[in-house]
Amino acid sequence: MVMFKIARVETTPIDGQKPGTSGLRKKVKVFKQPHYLQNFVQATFNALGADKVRGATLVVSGDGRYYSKDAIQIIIKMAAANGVRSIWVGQNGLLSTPAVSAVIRERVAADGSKANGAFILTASHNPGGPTEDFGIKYNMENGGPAPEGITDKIYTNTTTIKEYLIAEGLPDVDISAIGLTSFAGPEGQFDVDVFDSASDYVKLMKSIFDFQSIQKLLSSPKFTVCYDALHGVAGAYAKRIFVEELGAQESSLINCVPKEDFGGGHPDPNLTYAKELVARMGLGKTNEQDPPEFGAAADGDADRNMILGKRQVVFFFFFFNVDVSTAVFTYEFNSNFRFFVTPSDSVAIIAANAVQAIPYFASGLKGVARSMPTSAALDVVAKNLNLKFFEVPTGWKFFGNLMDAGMCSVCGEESFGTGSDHIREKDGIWAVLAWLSILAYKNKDNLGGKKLVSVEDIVRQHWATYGRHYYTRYDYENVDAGAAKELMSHLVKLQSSLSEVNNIIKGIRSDVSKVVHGDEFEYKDPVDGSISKHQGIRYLFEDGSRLIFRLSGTGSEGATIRLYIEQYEKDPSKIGRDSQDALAPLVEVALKLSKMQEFTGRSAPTVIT
Ligand code: G16
Repeated sequence: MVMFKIARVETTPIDGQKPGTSGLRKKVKVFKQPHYLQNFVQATFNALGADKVRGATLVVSGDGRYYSKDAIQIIIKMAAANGVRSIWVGQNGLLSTPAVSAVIRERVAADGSKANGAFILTASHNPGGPTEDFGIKYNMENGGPAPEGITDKIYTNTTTIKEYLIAEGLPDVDISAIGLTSFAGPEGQFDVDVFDSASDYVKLMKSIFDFQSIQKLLSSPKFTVCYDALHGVAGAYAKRIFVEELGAQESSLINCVPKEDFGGGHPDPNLTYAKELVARMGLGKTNEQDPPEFGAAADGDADRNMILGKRQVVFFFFFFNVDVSTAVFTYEFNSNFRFFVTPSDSVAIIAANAVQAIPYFASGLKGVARSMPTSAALDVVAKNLNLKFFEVPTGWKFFGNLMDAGMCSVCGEESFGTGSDHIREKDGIWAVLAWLSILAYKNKDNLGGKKLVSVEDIVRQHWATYGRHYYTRYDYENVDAGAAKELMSHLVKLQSSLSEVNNIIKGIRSDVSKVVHGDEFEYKDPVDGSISKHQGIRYLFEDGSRLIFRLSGTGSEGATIRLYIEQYEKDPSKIGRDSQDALAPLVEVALKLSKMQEFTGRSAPTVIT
């Protein structure tokens, strides 16, 4: 057995190692600075405390982005030196964020041991490659992201760190081959266990969903799918689940080979960045094939999802546009041929159908939760079904306590995150399986029929029952950080006089309702009583509309301002409008009230969702 020694390396604090909404995300070149990663990892071990680290089993893996392989070797050596007993690594260092959570909760090693936590190496939906982003976060024994108490401690430790420990004489471990390698350290044996990235996760999915009924749906020639992993880690699961287990065609998968740089793309599953999927869904008949009935995409670490359906054609629309230029016609044609399910609607629809369609929830939901900027579609479902309901700040970590306390089964966020208490992370593939389950349930007696119940039918039926929350998000990416702060202070200052706010609004648009409440969202965790302040600026209107302004906590450069705009419509005759049209008055108010252009110099957002 190879032996190693423990080296103590002197270091000094490095600025800017404060974890954001979900871990530390920076450019690769920042992470590659001497001691940068090492300082953060040691700060994490110190924050956890020796009693939690010595003898522990930790998972180390991620979405496979550039620099992951180097980072894994560094963390293995530091873990060995800090007294960790075993490190588990997904083959090739690949594990999706939800799979890490599943592995922590479910996997039992040959000697009966379980994992105590994990380092997840990902910058999620941010691009990857030598000039792009890398990231690291720590997840706890429950499988969920470290709570603020721990991330604050990690940050404080990074500001005072003087040394880190690293194993000397421990060679790089071959993480491409499954198997156990043992080493001998001054305090005993240290193991590195490389295991199959998908099997624990696939097993968990099979215990939640009725794979047979989904298989039946997918075997219908009328039901075609397209899944786009955007070259993220979801590709490591997609073939196993959708093709091998559920029988989808291999041609249903696009961009499903994980790549260190995500093929040069932006692995963010939205209508702007999931271009190939959107094009497939948007085009008419190609090569004798109709566009797929169902489309979905994942982000780099496979915790986010986007759900699309085939749009039912409105022929008069095309006749109306046929006279205008080809360019306009093509644009309208493409953008209107796919049906986009907003993430806020998605979680509400999953919650409304979970008990009937998903065996895991057959005995009922313990409660539901959403993040504050997510639309109130879920609130209406909770009210109608008499379910416990929670509104938490942005960040999946806030759902964990509710789930651990048995208060919440299904939750979701507007930022393309949907999930349940099967793990403690949002789960992109779970969301796709949830939608396929709902489609399978709605079509169970209909597979031989003329037309299947589509994604669009399900959403429209939901709106007819519960009302529709028109919703859009404007992102201003990489804005000057000082300017973003000034804009936020301006919005907070305005809230000191709502009558003044309403006068301003009246001057902008007379057809917008009145602001009745303005604040900065603050959350008291009902389980541990902890308080999180400054979680987004809210303007709440008399008719239920909301304007929310927030600074993103996941960017790696400058600031990203997010503006969330929502309006509720109960009248069934008014639920079918184009959402950008319906929201235009509120958008105008939001942009002028916030003086967006004045503060940021931007005349348009980077991304509209
Ligand atoms: C992370 C968190 C999510 C959160 C999102 C918000 O997502 O896990 O719970 O909603 O950030 O991002 P922002 O602060 O930029 O609005 P991910 O997928 O980046 O890990």
